[in-house]
This record gives sequence, C-alpha cells and structure tokens, in this order.
Amino acid sequence: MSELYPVYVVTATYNEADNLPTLVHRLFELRLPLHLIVVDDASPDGTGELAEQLAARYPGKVTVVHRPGKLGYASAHRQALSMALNHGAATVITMDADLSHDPGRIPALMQALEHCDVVVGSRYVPGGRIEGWGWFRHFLSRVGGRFVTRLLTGLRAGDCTSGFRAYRAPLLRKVRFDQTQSEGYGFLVEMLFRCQRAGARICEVPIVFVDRRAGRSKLSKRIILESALLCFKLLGQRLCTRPHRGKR
Ligand SMILES: Nc1nc2c(ncn2[C@@H]2O[C@H](COP(=O)(O)OP(=O)(O)OP(=O)(O)O)[C@@H](O)[C@H]2O)c(=O)[nH]1
Ligand SMILES: [Mg+2]
Repeated sequence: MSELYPVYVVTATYNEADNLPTLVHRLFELRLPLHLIVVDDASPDGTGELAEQLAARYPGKVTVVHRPGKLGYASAHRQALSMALNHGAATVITMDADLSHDPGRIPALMQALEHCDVVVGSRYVPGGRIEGWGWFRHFLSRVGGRFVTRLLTGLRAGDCTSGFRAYRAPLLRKVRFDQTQSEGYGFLVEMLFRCQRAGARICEVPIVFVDRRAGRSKLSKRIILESALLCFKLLGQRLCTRPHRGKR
C-alpha cells in the first residue's frame, strides 16, 4: 500500500562489524524501496567506518550517524526515529543489527501494517520462537520481559520486548517517543505502553529470533534493573492517569 512508503529501517550498532554487512546485503536483496539509518556509537571494532563503506556501495540508500561514544540503545533509537520522520518516512522499521532479526520477515511486517498502526515481530505468538538461548535468557525474557511486564504495565501484546517492529509515522509522532526516558531495552516497553494508551492498533507477526552468532551481547545488569523499575513506574502512570485516546 503506497501510504506506507517510504519505509525507513533503523538499526543501532555497537561492535557489529561481523554482522552489519550481512544485514545490509540481506535488506537490499529484498528489492523493496527501503532506506537504512545506522546509528553507531563510535564502535571500537570499526563498525562506523564499515557502515560508511556500505553506504558508498548502496548510494542514496544508507545514512550513517556517528555518535561520540556509547550513549545507549534507547537514545540511538530516539535519534534515528526523529531523523526518519524528518526525512519523510511513512513507516519506520526498527531492528537489531546482530542478525537476530531476519530481514526476510519485513514483507510480513509490512503486510500486517496495512491494517495496524504498529506491528511487533513476536517470539511469543504461534509460529514464533527463540533459537540458541540458554535457560537464563529464556527465564529472563519469559518471566521478566513477558509475565511481570504485562502484569504491571497492562500491555496486551505477547512480546513487549521485541525490538523488531514496524510503526506508522503518524503514530510515532503522536506518542512523543522523544520524551521516553529509558537508556536500554526498557525503551521498547515504554514505546509499546505509549502506543497502547494512544489507542493504537497493535498487531504481532511471528518471528524466529536467532541468538547472535558473532559479537557480544550488550545486555547488562544495570539495563535489566532499569527495565524492572520502569515497569513499576508505568504501573504508577497506569493507576494515576487515563489513557489518551483520540482520532488516529
Ligand atoms: N548505537 C548503539 N547501539 C547499541 C547500544 N547497545 C546495543 N546496541 C545495539 O542494539 C542492538 C541490540 O543489542 P544486543 O547486544 O544484541 O542486545 P540483545 O539483543 O538484548 O542481546 P543479545 O543477547 O546479545 O542479542 C544491536 O544491534 C546492538 O549493536 C548502544 O549503546 N549504542
Ligand atoms: Mg541481540
């Protein structure tokens, strides 16, 4: 549907030199009119320079943002979302650069977006699953990311912490993503919370999430704690304020 184009894909990178070239090639292999924004935080492994080389290889299709240091997953996304909207995006797709999110699912996300405002690539709907995680990551995701998060925030989506999403631009403008406060993956919960309270149509399509094969995880205890505290903060908001609904 033409109202969903142009589509901007945004990805944050920190030490993803082993993964980014594959991601970029697979994205443009889809032969969809996509523009990619890479936000790199001065990765010591040279991801930023590599991104520039890829941008030269796909002229006019890749924008690289270089930041001075590791400023966090959430602020990278806030910056990339603003940039995509300023460039005239009608749809913004967010995805990780570590190949855990399969670019091959983008057509399914786009198809679902035709009748939704935001589509979540979900590990927890029929057909979705996770490959390659140990028991602790499963536990953290199922109990923390799924059970506790949904209980406290009232979110209805099965997978509230998936970063593989497609948003319609008007919804992004409406939810004031620039006012989110998380530093890490809590951003994803905060965003979905804002979308649900704005009355957005939230859909899920199954994805197979594959654990990263190259590079290292950036998930830290501090980021896990931040996400846990965020859920209590959102519970407070839920109890104290009414959702703002209105014309879409
Ligand atoms: N620019 C930027 N990107 C980041 C930062 N932290 C993480 N990322 C990127 O955000 C995406 C998700 O981070 P991951 O380290 O894969 O986190 P995760 O998916 O929770 O953990 P894994 O189990 O390793 O997959 C990746 O593309 C990272 O390179 C950061 O501080 N700045
Ligand atoms: Mg990852």
